[in-house]
Amino acid sequence: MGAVVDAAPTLASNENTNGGLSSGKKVTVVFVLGGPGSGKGTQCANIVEHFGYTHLSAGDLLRAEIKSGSQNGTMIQNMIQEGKIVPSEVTVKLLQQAMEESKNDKFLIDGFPRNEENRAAFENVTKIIPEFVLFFDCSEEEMERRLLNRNQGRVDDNIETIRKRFKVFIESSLPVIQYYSSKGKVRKIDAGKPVEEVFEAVKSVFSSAVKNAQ
Ligand code: UP5
Ligand code: MG
Repeated sequence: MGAVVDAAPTLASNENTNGGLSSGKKVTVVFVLGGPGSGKGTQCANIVEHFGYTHLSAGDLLRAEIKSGSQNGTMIQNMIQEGKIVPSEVTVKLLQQAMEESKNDKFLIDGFPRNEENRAAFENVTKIIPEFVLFFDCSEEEMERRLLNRNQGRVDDNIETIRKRFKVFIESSLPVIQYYSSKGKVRKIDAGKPVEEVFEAVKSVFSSAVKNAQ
């Protein structure tokens, strides 16, 4: 179907290219993008149940990295608290590792790539091109309401950081969505509706993706 590429390193020589999944397996990736609180995590859980993907939230991987006491932990914690984007090398490595460790070959990558640098680094290192990009479109007013009601103890769910996250989303992340839009890869979903209604729209995107792949 053209959307899946061989994730193995493409250079013929024996040199370590630092590219691709070392296992050499072919993988299918869908990027799940949208502003903070647009419902990426909520909908990914539904997609996993119905369509057999493995959910990789870049934010969750970074939060787990902080908890693990990694040497990057303090830096990551500070970036998240400020709503800033963690350097690509850290995030790409975590995503690559998670894909290698998984038995699955279909992944939802949630909340990544967040800027042009993320996008280019992931593509250069893994050689993976997304099958498509799911974009959850939601008003800031609704996202702010959701985040302030979430109560999961996230250090970035306070009004000050939420405003910074919105700004970074508009300035850095929307251009990535525009880039994929120019490639015809974006499937835009009205994410301001109730969870079940949003999932109906999501389901039709994945159902037609399955049909196209046959
Ligand atoms: N909810 C969900 N859907 C709803 C609906 N349709 N109607 C009503 N309520 C709905 O949902 C948020 C809340 O809304 C929940 O309470 C939910 O029940 C409710 P959720 O599904 O969690 O939304 P999501 O889009 O996943 O929101 P999240 O806050 O996780 O998005 P962010 O993109 O802000 O967070 P992420 O974890 O991806 O990143 C956090 C930070 O990590 C970033 O700001 C950045 O500092 C760092 N980061 C990087 O640096 N690089 C990366 O690649 C990734 C993250
Ligand atoms: Mg999330």
